[in-house]
This record gives sequence, structure tokens and C-alpha cells, in this order.
Amino acid sequence: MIKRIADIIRSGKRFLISSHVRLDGDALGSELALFLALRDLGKDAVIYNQDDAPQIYAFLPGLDAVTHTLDAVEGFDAAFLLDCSDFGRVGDEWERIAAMEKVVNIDHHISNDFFSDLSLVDVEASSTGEILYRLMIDMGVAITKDIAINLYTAILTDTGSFRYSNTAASTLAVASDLVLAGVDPRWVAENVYESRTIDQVTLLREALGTLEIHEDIRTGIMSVSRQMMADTGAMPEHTDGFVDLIRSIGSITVAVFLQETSENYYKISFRSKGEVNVERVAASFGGGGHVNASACRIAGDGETVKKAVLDALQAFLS
Ligand SMILES: [Mn+2]
Repeated sequence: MIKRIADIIRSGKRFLISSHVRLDGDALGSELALFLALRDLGKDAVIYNQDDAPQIYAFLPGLDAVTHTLDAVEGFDAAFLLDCSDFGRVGDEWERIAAMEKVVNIDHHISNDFFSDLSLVDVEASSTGEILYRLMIDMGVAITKDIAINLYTAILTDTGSFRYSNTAASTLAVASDLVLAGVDPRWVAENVYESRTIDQVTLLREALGTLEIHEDIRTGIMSVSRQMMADTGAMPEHTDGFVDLIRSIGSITVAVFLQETSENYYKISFRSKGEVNVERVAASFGGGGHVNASACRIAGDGETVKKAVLDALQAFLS
């Protein structure tokens, strides 16, 4: 598949790049790395994202090239959908992109549904950024410092700073190559992890007030309502990382974070340790993800949603 995709890049002139709503470091870093590589190869590329980039990613080279309106989809030789397990993850414009003749699916989610016959999916890879690195090396693309910063950020964020089980020796070897290409790990970490706003920390204080520990299923669960968001002036992206804070509690193996995204509609993020598979739990509600990190959406008021999630965990964990 790498060869077919390399041929598409070599023979084409103009490409569309997109990823999922609620952008993360892997989505953005992968998009921007591919964009810069295509530009270095003398190609034209357009990045379309439904959502704005979270402020912590403002340092990524090339970010000002991202557009938020999708004009004509004609005139592209192919579209690259990065880090998307299915077409719907793109957001409102997914059907227009799905109708394009060539859509390349590059992803590492276990739940990827191979929505295209041009699918480069490696569930063993730490991140989409790591897969792209291999594609670029295979194609002989020069890994410039700007490309390296984007790929490194993709890998760093999807491995939780090289802490999750998707961190393999090969992942660290790629990260090492990227540092050799000019990435300053301290500078990237400072941007990603040490640039919180006061609003965000105030929201965290409110959220921590809802933390419940269910010792029988070794689960910690915490939630943020729309009211809390309004009271603190925080942005939806400001809850990124809250779920990892729950997982940092030594006595729990499952961390659950509920966020009310619209009235009586919740996004639920799961994190787990070791063998505990939270992908199955999310999948039971129509979501997906990875063994140790998954998500789904459930309609209902906060208490109903929390009970549904705890019941499902009881069933899966016992
Ligand atoms: Mn990813």
C-alpha cells in the first residue's frame, strides 16, 4: 500500500488533506507534516479542518495554511484523511470528501473501518505521525526541521509523552531521528504541556469537585457540564488531559471523563491501564478507539449518562 500511495503522490499535482473534528496533536501534526512534505515535492496542497486548532498547537510550523471552508472538491488528484477511523469523523463535509475519486486513509485506530480501498492502517503504530514518517522515508522525502517538529508532536501527544503501551522501541527510534532532524524536545513539551491558561486550571478545580472513585471496579469518574464551561469561560479543548489526570491515581485502572458537549449530550472519554480494554466499552455505545484509550457519545442528563457508563463498566470488568 505504501507503494500505491507513493505513486499517487508522485503522479498527482494537487491534494486535499483533512482529519477529524476535535483536533489533537496527532491529527494536526500529521496534516502539517504531510502538507510541508508535499510542498517540498513541488505539489499543491490544501488542509481543511472543520474545527480550529487548540491554542497549545499554535507553535506548529505551517499552521497558518489550515482552512476551515471547503470550496470545490474537484481539481484535487486525491484526498488524504489522516487519523480518522471513519468518514464521519471529518465532520459536516464528510460526504463531499467521500464522493471524491481517490481518498487515502492513513490511520492507526483499531476501530478503523477501512472506508477506502486506499487504506494504510497500522494499529501497531503509535500514531498517524509515525506511519507518515515511514511513508516519507520510503519516498526519500527530506525530513526538514519543520516536518520533524510536526511529526514529533504527533507522536509525543498520542503516546502521552512516551508513557502509553503504544510506545515501542521503534517509536522511540523514530522520535530519535526527529530530534536528530532538529526538534528540541524541551521546547515542544513546554508548548504542549506547560501553556495552560488560568481559565483551564479554574475549570479543572471545578471538575475535580465531581470526582468519584468506585473502588469495586477500580474506576475514577469525573465530569464537566456546560454550566461549568460557561462559569469559568474555558474552551472545550481545555478539558484535554483531564482524563489522564484521573488515570494518574495509583489505585484505579479505568479513568472516565464525561463532558457535556450540547444540552443533555455527553462525550465520554475512557483511559485504562494494562490489559483492561476500554475500546470494547466505548464500542458498546457506538464509539471506538484503542485498547487503553477510547471514546463515545451518549444522550441523556449527567446522572443518567454516568449510571449507563458505570453499569457498562461493571458488566465488562466483572
Ligand atoms: Mn492518532
